[in-house]
Amino acid sequence: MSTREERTRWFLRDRFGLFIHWGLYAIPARGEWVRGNERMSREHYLRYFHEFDASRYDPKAWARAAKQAGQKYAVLTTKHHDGFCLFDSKLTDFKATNTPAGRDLVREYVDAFRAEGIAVGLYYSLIDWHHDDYPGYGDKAHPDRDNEAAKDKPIQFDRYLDYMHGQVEELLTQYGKIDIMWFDFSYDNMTGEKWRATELVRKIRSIQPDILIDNRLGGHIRAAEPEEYAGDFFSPEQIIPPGGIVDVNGRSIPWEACITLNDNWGYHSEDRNYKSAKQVVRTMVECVSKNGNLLLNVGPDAKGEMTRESLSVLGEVGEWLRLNGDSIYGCGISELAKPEWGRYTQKGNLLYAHVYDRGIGPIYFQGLKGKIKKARLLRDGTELKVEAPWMAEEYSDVAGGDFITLKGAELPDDMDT
Ligand code: FHN
Repeated sequence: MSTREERTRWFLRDRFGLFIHWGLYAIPARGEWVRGNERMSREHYLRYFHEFDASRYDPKAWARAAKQAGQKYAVLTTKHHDGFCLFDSKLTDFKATNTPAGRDLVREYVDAFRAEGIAVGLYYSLIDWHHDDYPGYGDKAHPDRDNEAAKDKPIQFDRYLDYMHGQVEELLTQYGKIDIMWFDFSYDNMTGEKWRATELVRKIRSIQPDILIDNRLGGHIRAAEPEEYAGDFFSPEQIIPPGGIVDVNGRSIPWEACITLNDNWGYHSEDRNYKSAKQVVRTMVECVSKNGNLLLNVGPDAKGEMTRESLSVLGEVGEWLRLNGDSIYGCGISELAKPEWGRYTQKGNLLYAHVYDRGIGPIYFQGLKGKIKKARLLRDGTELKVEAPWMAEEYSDVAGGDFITLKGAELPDDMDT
């Protein structure tokens, strides 16, 4: 069996992925927790099941958008907490093939993204508000438990676990090579062996030995001896860990920050608070500068289309990566301390300076006295001069640094790098 280091090599190279949250919740269009948050009854929510037609779902268009954005892998929700399956599971009737859509949306997704050379990941919710044998999570997560009759309904949680394990097996045996299994999420005492996690991971690894698994089955991925189910990468959410992620011995652990493009994972018709392309680029640079990945989320609408705003930002980010991708793909943390004016990413002996605050005059590279052989503007190859300004000796030796002037090129103000 491959080691975590072998399995994650492509993941650490590719750095930038697309997260897609899509399902019935796009119809009420108030985010993916709408059923839980508004404590909708099963009957109320089933109205969306009978209406869902995915009439404009075109995964080839999604895959083109991801390709143009420079995203090298993708993760699609195959089942979110509402229990609705976007794939043709034989274990439930609550699935896309039984809706007016009448399609296996996951099959079309994996085919379309693979055709664009994009690695395919599958998100699968451990929580399931639809399954009768799933216990409630707080007062929100299982709306059916809100009514008196449901509260006393006896559940057989092992029957739910057999269902959950069975669906994971369906996903990993019937949709070709899957690159990432993205579980979501453990909480309170619902963690680890409560999911029969060791059994599940052994099954997964027996079917797809090289697949990556996230750390949300539980366990302690940073421990010296992590549990078998602790996962291959850490998955901070809506945050970039200040110092990256290391284990108890200080060794870097693969990690991926999953972050929404606006304020919601699932489609929200009133959410216009989209991050700018510059914010996305700087978030991506920060992740890579700390040895991490960025999984950027988009929530398509009820018909299956990404919003105009999402496509616009993805396109701009892709253009930046087209010109500057060498400073992201295959890069990671630099041994140099973070400079005052921006961030470093590094690949072997190639140092990439992401200049955010140009200040005045030359840019100072602390600790690199005499070590900079040449400097080029990544965007267009322009030569940049490595030269000390007058009196530099007076103040640069303290830090043993060197200077680069940008006289050879004017950086575009909107996207410095
Ligand atoms: O509850 C989910 C949420 O809806 C979303 O899927 C995020 C994405 O990582 N995960 C859970 C919250 O941590």
